[in-house]
Amino acid sequence: MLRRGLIAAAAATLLASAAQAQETVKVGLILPMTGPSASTGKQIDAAVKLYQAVNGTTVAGKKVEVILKDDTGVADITKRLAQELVVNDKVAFLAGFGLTPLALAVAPIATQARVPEIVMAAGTSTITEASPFIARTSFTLAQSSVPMADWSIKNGIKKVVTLVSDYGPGIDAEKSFAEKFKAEGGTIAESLRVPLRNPDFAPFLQKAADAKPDALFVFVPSGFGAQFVKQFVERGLDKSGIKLIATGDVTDDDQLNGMGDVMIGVINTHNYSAAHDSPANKAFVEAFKKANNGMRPNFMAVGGYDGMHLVYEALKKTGGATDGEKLMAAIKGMAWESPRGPISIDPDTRDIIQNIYVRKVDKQNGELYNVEFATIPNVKDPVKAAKKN
Ligand code: VNL
Repeated sequence: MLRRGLIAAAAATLLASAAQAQETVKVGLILPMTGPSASTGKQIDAAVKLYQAVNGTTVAGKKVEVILKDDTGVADITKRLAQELVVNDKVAFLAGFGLTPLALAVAPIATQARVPEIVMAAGTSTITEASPFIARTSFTLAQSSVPMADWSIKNGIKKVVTLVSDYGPGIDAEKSFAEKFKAEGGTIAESLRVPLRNPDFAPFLQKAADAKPDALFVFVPSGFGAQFVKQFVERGLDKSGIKLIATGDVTDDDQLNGMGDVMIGVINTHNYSAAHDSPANKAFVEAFKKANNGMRPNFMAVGGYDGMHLVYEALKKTGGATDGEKLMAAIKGMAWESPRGPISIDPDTRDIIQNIYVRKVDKQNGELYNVEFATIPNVKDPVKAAKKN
């Protein structure tokens, strides 16, 4: 009796561990943890860890395991890592993608393997069109640039020079700003594009100053804003009477406080501010800082946090099933309250719909923040909206 009992117990243990092994859902998280965009990797990694600390690691009876890989910001490496994660680790999701070329490099793999690709950072409009398995929790540059153009016209700015990083999101920012600004009667004096790698802004700032615009509209990706502002000040543009306006990528919460008081008063538009006034955001910022030696979350962190939410809620909806089509069906139309405000995934485009806030850099409790003062609610990506009409 005793022996039979022991054998039964041993068999049960074996079965249980086999079931447990099956019940792990793996998420391949590919981020630039080193290289020029390392701050984006650091922010998203911290946010994903916080999401799991707050919500636990078990979803629909399965254990969610995140496998973090560093692509150093190089697309060939992103692609190889994605392939390995799909083939060797059998991940149910691919997630992360700190820059547009990195997100695009993985799109064919997502399509072929039928694995959802959750874009937590990159912001070029076309990304979601590269695979039916892509969904985005970050933003598009058109989402923030069109409201910036609108605000500029309404506030007496008539002539603008644009200065953007010369790749996908920069071109989107330049074009969508200019289109709206010109449609409302404004003039674009110069459209300047600066190399993404090792940018030297000085010659472009000289051109901008020579054109004597009312304002300089700027996009550089997260992590590059401080260097831009340093050169802006070194060339004396802060005292030239040319107003600095930007997407919130420039006045990045990760760097803003170190940029100095020269930033006070800079108007910019974006999807997230660490100073966003809501109970959900206060709890998020406090927990994030506590877990990360006081580091302030930026818009990349919130993209990572919401990307993890999408993974968890999709799994809940499928009852833990990891079939790619079922997960994508669950993702489409999902809506929730993010630390940034209310958001949803457009069921037609799989892109994010979110509020865009007009903000002014100001001091709060001795620190520089983007203080929101106007809200454009439920903004769909304007580039895709225009294509539809
Ligand atoms: C991108 C767009 C990257 C906006 C960013 O920071 C950003 C991109 C790294 O699509 O590459 O702020």
